[in-house]
Amino acid sequence: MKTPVKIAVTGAAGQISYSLLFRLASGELLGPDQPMIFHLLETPQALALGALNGVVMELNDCAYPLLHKIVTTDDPDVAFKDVDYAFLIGASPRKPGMERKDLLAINAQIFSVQGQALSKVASRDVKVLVTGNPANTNALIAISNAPDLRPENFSAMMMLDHKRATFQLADKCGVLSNDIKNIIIWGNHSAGQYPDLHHAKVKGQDALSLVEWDWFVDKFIPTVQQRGAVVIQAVGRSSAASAANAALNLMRNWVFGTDEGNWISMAVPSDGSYGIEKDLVYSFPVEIKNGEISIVQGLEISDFSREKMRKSEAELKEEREAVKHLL
Ligand code: NAX
Repeated sequence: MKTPVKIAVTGAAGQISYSLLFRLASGELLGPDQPMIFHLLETPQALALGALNGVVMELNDCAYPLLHKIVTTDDPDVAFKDVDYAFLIGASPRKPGMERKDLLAINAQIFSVQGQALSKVASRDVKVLVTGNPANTNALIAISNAPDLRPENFSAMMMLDHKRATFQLADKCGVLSNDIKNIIIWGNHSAGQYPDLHHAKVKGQDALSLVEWDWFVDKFIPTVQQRGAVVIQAVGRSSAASAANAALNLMRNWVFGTDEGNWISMAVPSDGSYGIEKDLVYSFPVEIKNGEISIVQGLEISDFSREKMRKSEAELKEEREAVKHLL
């Protein structure tokens, strides 16, 4: 029997976690022979309300053979102790009347504390995936507050956007999602992101030779950018099962590597590739081998793309400016 790995999930009583935890416990992330211990972090209020307890009871009632233990806490130092994987999902939601900068400030506070705790107590090889919004800037704050970890330990989730884009293109071309390769989401996980088809392939053919330019610009891009808001309108809450699916899938790619000849979109610390300023957590096309993430280099960037990439970069710079006291 392998030694159990430790997996931290924050916002564990929330709706994304409710879709994620059961899939993790069933072995979907690491396979059927890897036992695990869950470290579940919630706010003191959520713990007091008993919501997390209910989730724990249900996990126990599944009698998952791979789930050896569950720790629940409101203390990040306990939650992140020796963890190998951390899904940072918990964040404060935007409330009526709240300005964007207020939301940034509240969440910045949460992620600075969590960055410090990860730096102090997590495994040195921890893989941290930030999902809570604004995900890119939250990840930047966590990195800045984690001097004893490498920036490469952190990423922010763009996989949901990548999958949304993949479906839209597959649907348009009447193919299966597996027939689509090399889509890119550049930039911020916000409506300012840039879903790019210039390098995408459909069954090996250039995507932009198969779809009309107007469809790409007027339909595809806004549909992917606005998908989160449209889901909220339709169901009255933000994407949960699809977000959990994306988080699981992203982490699997991080652990086991990306498929040969394909890449994924992942928000990682910029190293200046494609002229994007360093000190931003920006989504690039990446390949992963043996846990090492490398930004795909040498892609030709059109003027059209360059402008959209810069716009998303500018938005991230603005977010960074709003939280600079915590960096
Ligand atoms: P919920 O409101 O259902 O759950 C959030 C949970 O986090 C709550 O139980 C809350 O008590 C907890 N929490 C708040 N502050 C915490 C803290 N300091 N420590 C630990 N727990 C804390 O939200 P849910 O639908 O699960 O969404 C979670 C986050 O994911 C939100 O910020 C949301 O905007 C973001 N999303 C990000 C996506 C992405 O692709 N990056 C897509 C889906 C989603 O919109």
